[in-house]
Amino acid sequence: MLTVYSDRHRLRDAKMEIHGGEIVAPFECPRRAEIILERVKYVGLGDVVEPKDYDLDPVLKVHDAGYVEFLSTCFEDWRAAGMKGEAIPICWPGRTMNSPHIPQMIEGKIGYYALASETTISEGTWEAALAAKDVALTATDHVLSGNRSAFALCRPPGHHAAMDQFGGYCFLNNAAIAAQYARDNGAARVAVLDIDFHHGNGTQNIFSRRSDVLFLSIHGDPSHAFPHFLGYADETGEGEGEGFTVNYPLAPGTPYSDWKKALIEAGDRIRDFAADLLVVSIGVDTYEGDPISFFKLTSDDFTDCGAYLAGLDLPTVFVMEGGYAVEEIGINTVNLLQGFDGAK
Ligand code: Q9C
Ligand code: ZN
Repeated sequence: MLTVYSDRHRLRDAKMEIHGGEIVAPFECPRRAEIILERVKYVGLGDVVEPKDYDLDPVLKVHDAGYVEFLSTCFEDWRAAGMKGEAIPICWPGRTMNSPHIPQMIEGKIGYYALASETTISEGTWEAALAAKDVALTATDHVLSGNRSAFALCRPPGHHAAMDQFGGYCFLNNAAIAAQYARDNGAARVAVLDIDFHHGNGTQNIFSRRSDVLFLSIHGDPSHAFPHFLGYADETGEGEGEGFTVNYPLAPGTPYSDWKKALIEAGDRIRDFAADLLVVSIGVDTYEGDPISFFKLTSDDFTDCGAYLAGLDLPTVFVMEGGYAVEEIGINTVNLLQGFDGAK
């Protein structure tokens, strides 16, 4: 399988995350992508190529223009306002303060465009997010031109990024950008299967009113896990998109045997939908050793999952999302991709 990778991901190198009431080094760190790349090369998964450059058009198909403008200027605006550290939201238009007005002051503006406060916007974050989008689009083009699969080694990840909100380590929604680009370049029906431990709230937000993109997510029950406010089984899509969002929230301690039952149900839905192309939001924070998650998948389970996905027999774009057991992230991710390749 082809891997698309850019070392521009290193430009996203934040110094802080708020976690457990403390300021800690971010779980989502450059080493994650380095270790995955090392493993791709070590096992000889396939060629590794640089992304091509794409403009903002595919981004603006799924993200709000004001949000994109905010992301591109946030760090300079923050510094211009005299702030010393990384840009971080501390205040939101909460449930009792809904208003269409967008503040001009950066502290208000960043709150308007944020859905969580663990994630800072640091110098270089925007450039890294742009590169990640190029990685996802290059992999998608590779599959649209007739190849069976491609691996977009994206960093920073994307699936928590909504139309106009960042958070959960995500800024641009790489998987949604890829899915929309596939729609605009020959695929009439696209399925996005999100197997990261966390619910793909951003992808769901982007496609919830659409019947041409089926979104499915298997994740930690939001009553016990981030993103806390979305990912319940009763969220099934809205309007024309009713029936085209499918959520499988699973309990703390879920082992692969139960996780796979949800995967098979999701696979059946993808078959019924008759997708032309599959985007997999691949997170390996479902691993038993993940420091911020609560499923019990083993490294071998990822191989089995990849083999199952190959059985769906669809052109498939893998888009990297989470996974924070950094030493094992390469083995777990590449096991899944090798499982897919080995099953053909
Ligand atoms: N204090 C992805 O996997 N916070 N994002 C979790 C830790 C946010 C995860 C609680 C987790 C975001 C792409
Ligand atoms: Zn995750």
